[in-house]
Formats: sequence, structure tokens, C-alpha cells
Amino acid sequence: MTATTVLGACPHDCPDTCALVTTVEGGVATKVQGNANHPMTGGVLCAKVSKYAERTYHPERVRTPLKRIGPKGSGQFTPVSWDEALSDIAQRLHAIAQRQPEAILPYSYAGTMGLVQGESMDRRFFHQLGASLLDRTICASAGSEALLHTYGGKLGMHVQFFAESKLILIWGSNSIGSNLHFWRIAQEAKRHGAKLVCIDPRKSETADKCHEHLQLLPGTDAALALALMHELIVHDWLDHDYIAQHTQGWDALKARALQWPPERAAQVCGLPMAQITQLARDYGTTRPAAIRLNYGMQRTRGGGNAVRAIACLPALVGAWRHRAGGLLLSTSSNAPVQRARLHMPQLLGQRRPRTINMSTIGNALLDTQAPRIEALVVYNSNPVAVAPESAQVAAGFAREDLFTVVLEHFLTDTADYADYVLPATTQLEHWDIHTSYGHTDVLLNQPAIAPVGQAKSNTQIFRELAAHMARYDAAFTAPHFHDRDEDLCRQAVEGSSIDFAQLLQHGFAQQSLPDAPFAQGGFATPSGKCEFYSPALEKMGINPLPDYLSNYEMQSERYPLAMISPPARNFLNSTFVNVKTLRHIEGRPELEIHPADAVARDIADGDLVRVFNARGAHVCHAAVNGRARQGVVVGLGIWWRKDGANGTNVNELTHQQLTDIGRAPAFYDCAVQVERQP
Ligand SMILES: Nc1nc2c(c(=O)[nH]1)N[C@H]1C(S)=C(S)[C@@H](COP(=O)(O)OP(=O)(O)OC[C@H]3O[C@@H](n4cnc5c(=O)[nH]c(N)nc54)[C@H](O)[C@@H]3O)O[C@H]1N2
Ligand SMILES: Nc1nc2c(c(=O)[nH]1)N[C@H]1C(S)=C(S)[C@@H](COP(=O)(O)OP(=O)(O)OC[C@H]3O[C@@H](n4cnc5c(=O)[nH]c(N)nc54)[C@H](O)[C@@H]3O)O[C@H]1N2
Ligand code: SF4
Ligand SMILES: [Mo]
Repeated sequence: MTATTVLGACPHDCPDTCALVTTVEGGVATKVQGNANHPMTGGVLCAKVSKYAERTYHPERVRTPLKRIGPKGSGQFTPVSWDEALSDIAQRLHAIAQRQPEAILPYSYAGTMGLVQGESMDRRFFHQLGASLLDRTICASAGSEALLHTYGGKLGMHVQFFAESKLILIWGSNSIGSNLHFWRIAQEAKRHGAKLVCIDPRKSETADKCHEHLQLLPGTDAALALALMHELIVHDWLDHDYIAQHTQGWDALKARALQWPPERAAQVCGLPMAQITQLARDYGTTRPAAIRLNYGMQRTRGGGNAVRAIACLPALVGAWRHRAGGLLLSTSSNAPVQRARLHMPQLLGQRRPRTINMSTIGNALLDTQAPRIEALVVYNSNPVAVAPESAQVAAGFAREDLFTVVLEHFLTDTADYADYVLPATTQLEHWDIHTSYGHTDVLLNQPAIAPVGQAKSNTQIFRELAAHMARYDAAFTAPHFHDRDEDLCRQAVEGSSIDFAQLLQHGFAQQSLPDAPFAQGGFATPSGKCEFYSPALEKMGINPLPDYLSNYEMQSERYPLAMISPPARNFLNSTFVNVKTLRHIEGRPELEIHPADAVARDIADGDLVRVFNARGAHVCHAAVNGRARQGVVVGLGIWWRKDGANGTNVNELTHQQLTDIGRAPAFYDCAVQVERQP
């Protein structure tokens, strides 16, 4: 049998956005590999996506539309035809929309990062209906808005130039697990003599391989950044010229930083003072110095301020002058796409529906104030597992008067609560176009195989739903509800520097951008400067100057341990949890705990433990493996609730309070107690 290869893009919420090559034999995808021609991918994929074919042909794939026959949450369904499912859904949505369109809520995130399957026909459909809007804050909005109010957008260093850096701070990022291709570049820098410093409450795989590890307490990064500034000031390791020309608010920031001598920060961060002064010396005297920040450090109350404080550092030492100096959190503002062309917000007409924050979906579903959410359409997300305070989320999804439709590959925790589950295609089965938040290339994904079972792409499902809605409302017959996926891919980059023919041929296209974005200033802020002091934040009633904000949940006698729950290396959020080979590597839901904290509770490695606070309890196995610091416990990965020993996961313990900037969840700002499960 002859084998063909098809070019694609990894759909996952990962800064690397790899280029894929899928081998197809007799209509079956037999291998998914990295595209060797794409510089960032370099022919290498992470372990997860190497198993993409296993996930695609998984025996538990949802292959037909399903209708609920048991109680909500029971996961009991019967197969129905597409026509039956879509006519009924259209009729139900229409009945609600006639009365109160805002009672309908779409709920989606980055199960696929594709612009077409993630934010095109779906947005048009819900805008035409006049449904409530969703504030998509669950991951990155604290850091994104912090960057917006400091640099003017999600802008920063180009990842490839870290190879030339002499000092790299890997700050709140387990790069080996979640940013593998950056780690490859950092390794190259290390071989050329760069010093690597990891700043993370957990002794991660990445911390193991760095020269230094500052194992600070969760949520204390701003205090550390302010103390670094203090040292830069008192030792005069400053680039006065860069500060004078390209920053705003230096006097105010300086006054604040001088209140943060290293001994104060050492107390707050739970670090030896010498580690802070040494880091300041390294940062103040090494050129070029680069910071790889990741979103893991902004999931606490003060996450936005922490990102702003750290984002000020490169300007103080003039690191931006060199292409291998500066900071990278996200560069997605460089993406050459016209989202409005895909979303078509004009379909709202004069209507201005309310916006619901996805991070507080638990509260929103239980809110009895009008207009109550009566229908929920979930796709590209698994909120029952990933949203904070699961007990509230699950109670919301269990409401008998809520009509829920879930577009999915698998019967996830969320799908279990659906009235209808609709089988969706995977990346091997549909078209899509991708930009990245960790590099600046654009990638095209072409379908490699026919849909598995009766699966349809998200776009196809919304096109067909629109056709069913047209029975009640002629607006749904408009031509933009007929655009094909390949056309939507073209629309995304129309009028930009990206050549679609090149995407079709090579699978990716690179943009030409300046090497060092802020070498001559030119920040995208209203002032054109790096805004230490942000008038825009001030207008919003938010502290205009970066500051340290202590966590919502400080350790107390009752709940003396701080819990963080960062990603597992072999899962992607709650995706891949059901893929056997990957699950086998991750083992079982665990709580990492420091030996002293374990001994004090008579807990041994491998014991079943109960982690609890006022919101709930989660039962899992203790791992006394040297990765947790004293006072901090780590529940790694977002397992499915139904796999938990007591039917819960870590989000049973997290709360719905939001970050200082960006209205995001504070997943890693969570106090708990732990006991051996009797
Ligand atoms: N393998 C894998 N890769 C992933 C994901 C996954 O689930 N698995 N998730 C993807 C997603 S959605 C995202 S948003 C990205 C980025 O996701 P991030 O959340 O940035 O993920 P990591 O880089 O793994 O982890 C962040 C690190 O921050 C640490 N940390 C926790 N609290 C603090 C703190 O207060 N301060 C500091 N300095 N560090 C802290 C954690 O211990 C962890 O090692 O990764 C993506 N990549
Ligand atoms: N405690 C704790 N909670 C967290 C985090 C944490 O670190 N700790 N991380 C948070 C972060 S950073 C994020 S980004 C969120 C992630 O939360 P989600 O966006 O919900 O991500 P996933 O859990 O990966 O679930 C994505 C779902 O989309 C489905 N999917 C994928 N592709 C398609 C498609 O083409 N069509 C359809 N219909 N479905 C598709 C997958 O099968 C999967 O079930 O979780 C957050 N929750
Ligand atoms: S998850 Fe990240 S590292 Fe893995 S293949 Fe996708 S983009 Fe690459
Ligand atoms: Mo995320």
C-alpha cells in the first residue's frame, strides 16, 4: 500500500504550535510526526502528540450523536441520528431565543487553538442568535492584560534568540513539560555558557536541569521582582539612558522598589536572602539577559501585578537593546489575522448582550437573577473538570432546567451532563489555520483522513445548526453561514503578508519582524513607552504601579498548606487523560508533599490522602518525591473527576475569586489541609 503524507499543525494550547506530518496508508493515519522543515518544530513532537493517532482511533471516541437517557451526570446516552439531534437542538434554542436570547451561552476554550474550529462559524451562529458573550479568561488573561498595560500588547522576544542569551530566567514555567521546543533552545544557550535560573515553588523537571532554582512560595513573584529592582538601583546596575528615553513612571517605581530590600522579600518569598542578591547581581551584570515567563506564575490573586513587575525588569537594565535580551510571555499580538472577519460581530446589529466570565461558570449557572442561563453549548472545553470550584460547577451543570449540548471527541466529565453529545472531528479530520503564542509563524492544517464514525467538524455542526434555525429565522440562510472551512482559512489571513499558496505547499509561513522589538523603544502603549506607571489601569481603578499583593488564601492554622496544581507533562490540561500509553506514564492522581509535612501527618509515600478545605475534599495518593517545598503541596495535572478515588479532582479545592488584573481564576492561590485517608 502506498503511503502519503499530509501537512498539519498541532491544535493544542501550547506555546510551541508544532508543524505536523501525518502518514496515511489506505485512508488510515499511521503516524503523526514533527515537520523537520519547520525550524521551531525541528522534526520533534512531545510525547503527547506523538500519540495523536492513538487518541484519534481510541475505541471510546464518540462516533454518533448521543441523547441523554439517564440522570444528568450519569453519562447514560442512546445514539440518535444527526437530523433528530440538530432539529431538536434548533427548536429548543429557538424557543429560548424568542423570549430571551441572552439565556443562551456558548462555552468554549482552547481544546483546539485553531481559528476556524475555535472561533469562526460558532461566533457567527451565536452573534446571529444574540446569545450571551463569553469572557475567555480561564488561562491567560491576567498576564495578557498585564502585558497590554506595560508593553501595549502580547509582544516580546523572538524565541529563537534565547539561544544567544547569557542568562535565562525561566520564571513560572516547567518548560520541559509545557514548552519543550523553547527548552531545546535554552539547552543550546547553556552549551554556549549561559546560566539558567528557574523560579518555581516546585522542583520541576526543568528546575532539576537549571544551574539555580529559587523555590519561592506561590504568589510571591512580585515581591521577588521588586527586590531585584531594589538591588539594581542600589548597585546602579541600571541603563539610565534606556530608562530616560523609553519608560514612563520611573520615579514612582523607584520609590516603590526601594521599599523592598532583599531581606523583606526573602521573608515574603520564603527564600534565602543570598539567593535573591545573587540573582540580582547576575541579572544586573550579565548581557544579554532574557526572561521566559509562562502563565503558571499568574494564577494567584496578584498574578497581573506580578507579571507587570517582572515585565519592567528588562527596561531597567536595557536588556531590550539586544535581540537575545528582554522577555517572552506571549507574542500573539504579532498574529497577522483579522479575527473580526471570522467572528462577524456585526451580526449582533444593535444588540449588546451581557458578558459572562467563563472562570466563574459555577456561580453563573447557579445565579438565580434574571436572565438565568437556560441553554449552554460547550465545545473545545471540559469545564466540569477544569473550571474552579468543581462542586459548584457540577451542581450548575446538574440543573434539570438547563439544556446542555456538548461537542466532543470523548465522554468527558462535561459530556456526562449533556442533553446531547455531538461527535466532533479531531485535527486529523478537518481544516484549520493556526497562529502561535510562543513563536510568530502561521500554520495550516489540512485534513489527513475522513471523519471517524459520523463525526463532523465544529464548523460543519454550526453550519448545519444554522440551516435548521433557518426554518424559524431567515437570517440564518445568509451566505456567511455557508462558507467552507478552506475558505474560512483563507479569510483569516486575507490582506496580510501571509501567502496562502505557500501555506498549502509547506504547511507554514514565517513573518518578517524586527529581531529586537523594543531596541529603540517603540512600545505599543498609548505613550509609546514601557509603562511602569499605567494611566489606563488607573482609570480602571486598579493600582497603576506594580505591587505585591498577598494571596487570597494565606496559610492558616486550619488550612496550613498552599496547593498549586500545574500541568502534568503527559497530559494537556484534561486532554489525553484517557489515552492509555500516556496515562500509564502519569500513573494516578497524586499530591506531592514535602517529607517534613508528610511525617507531621503520619503520611508515607504512596498513602491514600484526603486533601480538603471548606469547599470540598479530594482523595488521591501522596507522593513524597522531593518536588514539593515545605508548606506547599502540588496536585499535578487535571485528571478527569470520574477517575478520582472519590469522584473529584484538584478543582474540588480551588475557588472562584479572580485575579487583580484580567478577571482570571487564581487556581494556585488555594489553602488546604491534608490528612491520611483512614
Ligand atoms: N505537557 C503540558 N504542556 C502544557 C499544558 C499541559 O497541561 N501539559 N498546558 C498548556 C497550557 S493551557 C498553558 S496555559 C501553558 C502554560 O502553562 P503553565 O501553567 O505556565 O504551565 P507550566 O509551564 O507547566 O507550569 C508553570 C510552573 O509554574 C509553577 N508555579 C505555580 N505557581 C507559581 C507561582 O506562584 N510562581 C512561580 N514563579 N511559579 C509558579 C508551577 O510549579 C509550574 O512548574 O502550557 C501549555 N502546555
Ligand atoms: N486546577 C487547575 N485548573 C486548571 C489549570 C490548572 O493549571 N490547574 N489550567 C487552566 C488552564 S491554563 C486552561 S487553558 C484550562 C483548559 O481547559 P480546557 O480548555 O477545557 O482544556 P482541556 O481540558 O484540554 O479540554 C479541551 C476539550 O476540548 C476537546 N476538543 C479538542 N479539540 C476539539 C475540537 O476540534 N472540537 C471539539 N468539539 N472539541 C475538541 C477535547 O477533547 C477536550 O475534552 O484549564 C484551566 N484549569
Ligand atoms: S503540544 Fe506543544 S510540544 Fe506537543 S506537539 Fe503540540 S505544540 Fe508541539
Ligand atoms: Mo492554559
